[in-house]
Amino acid sequence: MMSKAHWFVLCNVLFASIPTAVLGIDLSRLYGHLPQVSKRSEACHPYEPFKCPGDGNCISIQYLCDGAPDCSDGYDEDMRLCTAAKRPPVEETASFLQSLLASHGPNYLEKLFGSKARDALAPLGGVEKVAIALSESQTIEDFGAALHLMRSDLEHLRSVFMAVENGDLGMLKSIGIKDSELGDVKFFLEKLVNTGFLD
Ligand SMILES: [Ca+2]
Repeated sequence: MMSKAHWFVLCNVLFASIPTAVLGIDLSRLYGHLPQVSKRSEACHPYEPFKCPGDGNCISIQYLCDGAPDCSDGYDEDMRLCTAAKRPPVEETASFLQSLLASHGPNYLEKLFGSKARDALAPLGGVEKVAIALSESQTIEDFGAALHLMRSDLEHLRSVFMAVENGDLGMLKSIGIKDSELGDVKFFLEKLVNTGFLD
């Protein structure tokens, strides 16, 4: 989970007026991570709206997640922050998972995430927690660690992702993904693969 300082910084960033066109990443995608949002504390100049939590330095948004540390503690290159910024928004992921569960019952996601994904993901901590883990985990190994997945379930999930990466939709069908959802599930998994989930 993100620290309080982490939330605070993200709030500041989100409510600074950011010319998103110049960003390599879309920070609005972090919106789903924010439990509550306040619009106060804009201590930094609008052109350098990101306040490093450690040293209080203000840096330009273009230096976030650009591969070189600009905060003295390297906070602007925080792995979870930078991974989440590339991923689909948490709320979008959560609502997609929720829609699959609503359509096909509380154990449907066992097909992807294995035996702990029953009861609407309750043993994994719930839909929101899984969505956040998908957003923040840089790789599938990190995801497995975050949710304490069993090795066999993790290897199953990896094989699903690898099938998608190789364009093998037969694999998704074989585990019971309905034809009507094949496209959406593939799109969902591809977005993760394309942002380094299998690296
Ligand atoms: Ca940087």
